[in-house]
Amino acid sequence: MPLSGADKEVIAATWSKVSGKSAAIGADAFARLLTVYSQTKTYFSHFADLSPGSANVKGHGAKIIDAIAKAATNINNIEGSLKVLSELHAYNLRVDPVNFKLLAHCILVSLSISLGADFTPEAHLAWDKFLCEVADVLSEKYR
Ligand code: HNI
Repeated sequence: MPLSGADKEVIAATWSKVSGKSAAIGADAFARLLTVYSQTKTYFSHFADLSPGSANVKGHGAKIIDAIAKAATNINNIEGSLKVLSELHAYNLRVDPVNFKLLAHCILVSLSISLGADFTPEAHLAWDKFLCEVADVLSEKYR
């Protein structure tokens, strides 16, 4: 289902509350991905340390969340803002697209922890729809 105007507003409002903590949210989400879905570690075997809080996990988590922030602030052109990354993941990194949904779920968990009571059912819905769109855009080049 496409993002409604209300969804876009709630994403902008909630992101503005936690954008100052974005690097920590990215690192938390990425650490969750590697821990809960440990098969995803195979893609990062060239990283020296995949434990939560490591420099590698913090650094890569920050990159991931910066891309999410870019898509959230260009919410009417998610495809355009992720175009280069979509090609990178499909043609160079060859990440199985099932993994995008796993990371999306981990980002939802990290956001909910950061937002606390502001992670309302409406915010949950809007972020879930948005992150599904991000996952779809990243999967597009595989078709
Ligand atoms: Ni992903 C690199 C963003 C999902 C495996 N990834 C990046 C970079 C960004 C990024 C940004 C850095 C690009 C650069 O250096 O130019 N990745 C995202 C986003 C999502 C995502 C926004 C989904 C929401 N990536 C995933 C998933 C996997 C994944 C699910 C595998 C399980 N990504 C990689 C790998 C790299 C990568 C591997 C290269 C890492 C490196 O530095 O060598």
